[in-house]
Amino acid sequence: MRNHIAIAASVLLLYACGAGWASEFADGFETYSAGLGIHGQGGWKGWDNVSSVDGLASNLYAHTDRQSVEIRGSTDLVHEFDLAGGKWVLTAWQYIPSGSSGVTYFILMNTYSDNGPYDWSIQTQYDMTAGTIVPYSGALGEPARIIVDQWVQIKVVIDLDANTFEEYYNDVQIAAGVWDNDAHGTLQAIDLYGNGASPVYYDDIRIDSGATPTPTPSVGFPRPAYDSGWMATPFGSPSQFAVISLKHGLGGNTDDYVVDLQMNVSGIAGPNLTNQGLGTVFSYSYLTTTGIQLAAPFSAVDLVTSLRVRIWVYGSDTSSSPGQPKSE
Ligand SMILES: [Ca+2]
Ligand SMILES: [Ca+2]
Repeated sequence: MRNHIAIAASVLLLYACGAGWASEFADGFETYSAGLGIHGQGGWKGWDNVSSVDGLASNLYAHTDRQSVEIRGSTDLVHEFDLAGGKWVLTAWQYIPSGSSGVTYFILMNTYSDNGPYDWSIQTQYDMTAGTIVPYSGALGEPARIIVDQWVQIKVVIDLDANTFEEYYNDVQIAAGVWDNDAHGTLQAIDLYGNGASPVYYDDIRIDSGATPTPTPSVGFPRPAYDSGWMATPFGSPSQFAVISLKHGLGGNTDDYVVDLQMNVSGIAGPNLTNQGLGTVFSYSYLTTTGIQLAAPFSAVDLVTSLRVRIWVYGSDTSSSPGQPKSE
């Protein structure tokens, strides 16, 4: 019974996680007036809340729909977040036109308030003159090359609990390491800094929970490790019991098995005359790590009995309380 409870609880947990799957932040820059600054809108502002270092909504390029944000040489555009702990995936689409020059910055701050304190975690330099990408820390391999004239995804996977990050450009990992040498355990701002360089464009900036994806609701209950499918019992006298021995070969420990056995009886009038539950005229026995034995009435021409057994395997643990989900 305890296994039944544990399964029900973990399925509930899966759905609870699924329900919270919305992104933490997302902006496609469609709601701003093209050609105008976005300071003071959608949570965006100039560094230290100074409007003169604004970025512009632009309809020159768009990753989706019609607009993106233009980071000019004078731009130092900030959006604050309030994330502490947990795992997060920040993605942004970047467009660098060919012929651009100077060094533009993509920055994530573990600590940010207007006029400080500040602390930088990601401060990637896109050197458009040299064509190279220079991560702030943890660079892997040869410097990545900037891809021009197309939208390229920047992705940063941040584990604020483990204090680590992984940085990707165009699906290639370019850096990894310690998120914050002071281990603040926070993500408080993105900063798109023009640094006097040519304009670059960003679109579809978002932050999603980095928790392990859950099955879609259509997947529903987990698939069993073993499923006999529906099997008719042999023909004979329905007043007597047929015994069916099955091999499942699951191994492990039978204490970790969750077994479901169903019976279906179809009469002369049609199929599915009745389904029945445990404790009626059918049962299983001799459950081992290799097999199981089923018993149910023989079938007759006008009364066909079918059985189906399914087995799920869940590792039991000894540390969680009865009725609580298994602890990992
Ligand atoms: Ca857009
Ligand atoms: Ca630091």
